Amino acid sequence: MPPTAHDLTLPDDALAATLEALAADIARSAGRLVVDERPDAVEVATTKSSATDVVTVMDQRSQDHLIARLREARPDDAVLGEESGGASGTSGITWVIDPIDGTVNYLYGIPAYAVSVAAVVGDPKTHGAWRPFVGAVFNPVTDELYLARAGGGSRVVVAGGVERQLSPTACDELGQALVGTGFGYAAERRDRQGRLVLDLLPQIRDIRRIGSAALDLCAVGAGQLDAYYETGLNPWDLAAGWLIATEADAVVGGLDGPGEALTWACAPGLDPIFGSLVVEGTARHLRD
Ligand code: LIP
Repeated sequence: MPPTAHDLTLPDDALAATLEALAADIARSAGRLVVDERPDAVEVATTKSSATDVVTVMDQRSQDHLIARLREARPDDAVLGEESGGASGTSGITWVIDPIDGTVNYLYGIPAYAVSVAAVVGDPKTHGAWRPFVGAVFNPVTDELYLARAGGGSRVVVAGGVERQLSPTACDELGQALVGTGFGYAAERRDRQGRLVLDLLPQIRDIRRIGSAALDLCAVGAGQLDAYYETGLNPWDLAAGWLIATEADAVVGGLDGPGEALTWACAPGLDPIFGSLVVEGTARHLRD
């Protein structure tokens, strides 16, 4: 039986601070790469789970850049990336990276995508057996770098280097809640996700579909969304944003924790009603 997330020992704060700085540096450098070298016509290099689950050349170039930087700085750490490739390690630390979270937005030129970099302990391929302790999410279009380390709070560094602590909204009424969500690449899953949205919409303020789970989770921490939920996420979509939202004192959960089955986050005043609502809705519409 693998250790659960709560059994895992986190590295000391000095190491976490060092790795937070590394995560910030490589997220920013990869983000600059995907913006500065974005071709006029972004081409789809390949597709994955469906014809709409695209990978661009820049997804792969960003991931290659991130892995090269990590192998140079932390050769004994493992790397788990969204695109093919990655690396095994012996240190007990795994870097979980999404080279472009919001790839479809990037493909269409919609300014809502991010490079997501997290350092985790445990096994990120086993649900409930890992947890992030460093997270960096960089939106290279808006030049906003969201950062957190376990026990160190969350902040965003904006253009010009100004830092701002993150805090969720004071929303405590479901009917006033602006809720982010996302949809999968498989039509059958989207059919069920759409039915869940239909149930929720009359009970909340409104829905926002930004197109990047990492930015959605940061938005809850930053008070730009009151809540967020999504099913079908991969560890690289959620690892950094999970920590950033948590360290901002938002409430983050799922089914036995954030993961593929369900990931949600909300302002403290919406807990536990929001989590219960999306857990029940997921059971009703998305569990066989
Ligand atoms: C995206 C997620 C988003 C989800 C999209 C897609 P990608 O990740 O961040 O929340 O709704 O369907 O999975 O594929 O752009 O890295």
